[in-house]
Amino acid sequence: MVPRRIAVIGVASGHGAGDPGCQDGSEVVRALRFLSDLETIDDGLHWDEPVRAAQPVPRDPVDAVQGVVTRLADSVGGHLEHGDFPLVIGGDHSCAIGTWSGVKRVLGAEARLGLIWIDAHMDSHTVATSQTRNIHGMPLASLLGHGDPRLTGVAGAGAKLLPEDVCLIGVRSFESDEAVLLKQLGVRVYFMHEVRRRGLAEVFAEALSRVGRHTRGYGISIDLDALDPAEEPGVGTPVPGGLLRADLTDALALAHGDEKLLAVEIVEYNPYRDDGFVTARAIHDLCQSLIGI
Ligand code: 6HN
Ligand code: MN
Ligand code: MN
Ligand code: MN
Repeated sequence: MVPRRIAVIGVASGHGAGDPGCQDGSEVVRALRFLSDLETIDDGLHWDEPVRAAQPVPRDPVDAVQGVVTRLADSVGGHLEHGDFPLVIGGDHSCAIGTWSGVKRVLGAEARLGLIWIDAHMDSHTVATSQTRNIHGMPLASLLGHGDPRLTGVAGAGAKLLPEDVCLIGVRSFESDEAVLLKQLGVRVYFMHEVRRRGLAEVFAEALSRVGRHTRGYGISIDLDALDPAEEPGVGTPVPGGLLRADLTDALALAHGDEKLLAVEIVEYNPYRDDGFVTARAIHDLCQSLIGI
């Protein structure tokens, strides 16, 4: 594999979440040097200054998130164009709109982008269907071209992903409207019961082949609440019955060194709920298996 510098882009935003504590997640990981042992691999690891909302923060959360994700898309796209490997650390999951719109902008209109979405949730609401109105419950719908044009139009109008190029893994908490949307679109959802029955490694390998099949490359979006909260407390919307860290690190190792892996994001880290920095260590372990030696 061609050595690439890892560009870590923190997102200091919780404007899409009910609990905004994740806005400080990336800076805690940076300040406490949880990724320091990855600094020596390949061409090294470099932290950008975090991406934030415009000041003063717009009162409408859609406007606040639009500002964050527009800047994030610019940053991710710029790093990709320079040959860096973007590693986005959230922030709440609404940042995915910026990460993957930025990658898609660099690929261009013709090339398809695949995405593996690892999450307890579907994140496939629109403003019209969401009960909480929290935008971190909407980014996947937005990337598929559904929802508020301020979010679907980031880094270019229209859908950034085709339904057949997307897989969700670990889902166990959702509302019917978002489930109906994904079903209508034909998006493959590996619910937690299927993961438990077949094993994460088998499911993940199948997802990798699906997102790579017709695409120029693919990304992985990891919402830490996919992991079991009994093991990983540091998330804003925990749901029991999740993935084990050891199983996820084993599965992610299947993508290690894959030239088609274009970028990774790890989101929803809430340091205020992370007694003993247990989940910060999970961020390290996930990065280690994806991009470590
Ligand atoms: N996340 N479905 C719920 C909602 O508020 O729409 C939860 C969303 C959680 C989003 O964790 O990224
Ligand atoms: Mn930089
Ligand atoms: Mn989630
Ligand atoms: Mn999520």
